[in-house]
Amino acid sequence: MKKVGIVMGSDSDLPVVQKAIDTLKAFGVPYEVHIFSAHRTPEQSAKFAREAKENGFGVLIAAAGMAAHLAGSIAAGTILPVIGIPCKSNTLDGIDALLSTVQMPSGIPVATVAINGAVNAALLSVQILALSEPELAEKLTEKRNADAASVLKKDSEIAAKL
Ligand code: RP5
Repeated sequence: MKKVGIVMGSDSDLPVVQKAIDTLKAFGVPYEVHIFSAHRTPEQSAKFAREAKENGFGVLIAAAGMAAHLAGSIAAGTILPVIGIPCKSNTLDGIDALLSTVQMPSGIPVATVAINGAVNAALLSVQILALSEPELAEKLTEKRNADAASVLKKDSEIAAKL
């Protein structure tokens, strides 16, 4: 199975990224985690993107906050799908990173999830890999069914209580 590459701009992004890691683990999807910054280590970040396909990755997740150029700059170096996670920082509630990540000019797409949306980034990457991995598709359907069952259980509990 192809790997998911997770890159974060700083170790301060790890509390957000950890949720993506946990989700990938739950699906048994192989992954690698790196800290590369579009601003502080641009050469390493570009090399990772350039070599990602030949290094066995099928999809990349890039998480960064503030003036978040990581996902866009990684997407510029690869034709693999890139999912951007805008991370919330202390000043602008993550709107800065959201706009920096989502507003890509035509030609270089970044599939941007919600601010701190690490779980969805992981799920989307599993969905992409599931296109060629039938057992992942099955696990995704099972998870959807389990999530729905849990909501329905809460519905009957609240109906009985109120
Ligand atoms: C971004 O700047 C990182 O992705 C992080 O979200 C933010 C702050 O980085 P640190 O100053 O905490 O290293 O590049």
